[in-house]
Amino acid sequence: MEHVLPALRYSKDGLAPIISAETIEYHYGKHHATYVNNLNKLIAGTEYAELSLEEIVRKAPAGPLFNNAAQVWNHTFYWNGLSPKGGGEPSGALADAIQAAFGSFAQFKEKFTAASIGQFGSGWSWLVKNADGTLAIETTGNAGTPLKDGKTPLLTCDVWEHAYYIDFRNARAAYLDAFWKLVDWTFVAQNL
Ligand code: MN3
Repeated sequence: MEHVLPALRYSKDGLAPIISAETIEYHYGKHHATYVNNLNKLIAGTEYAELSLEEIVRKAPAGPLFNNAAQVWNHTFYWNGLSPKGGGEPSGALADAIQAAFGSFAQFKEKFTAASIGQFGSGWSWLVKNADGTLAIETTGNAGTPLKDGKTPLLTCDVWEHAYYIDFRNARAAYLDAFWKLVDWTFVAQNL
């Protein structure tokens, strides 16, 4: 089956001025789209041709197929975690789970930010739910994704330079500061 670039839940200037329309044009319209195109080329005529995206991510060995499939999944998940009406703090069961795991929302935010800034080179930072239901912060390099380890991703931040170079140049910390203003906690809670 042919994989398609999923529509964004907001217009390309919906996250501006925090994340600009130009970043969306490149990051979504070129980077994300290219991963989708590469994925379709790589699965054509193979045992992966009829599998769902998640099945491909879980099954593909390290290499181009995994990299492109995981990047499609990771980016869709990233865009879905952001909203023009995002920001603030979670509530309900998600807030309770964050407090249980990290002591407070402020401590979670501080640890997630530090992990994101500390990821050397390209990759992703994640809030995940472990198999035992506890929450944890992880980082993955390049296309890495917690799906591969059987964990449930709740939230991700793309820390590849292409995610922030247009708007923030090399300042990953400024990008993280902006990221918190856009996080859609309703989406995160739905993943719990
Ligand atoms: Mn990216």
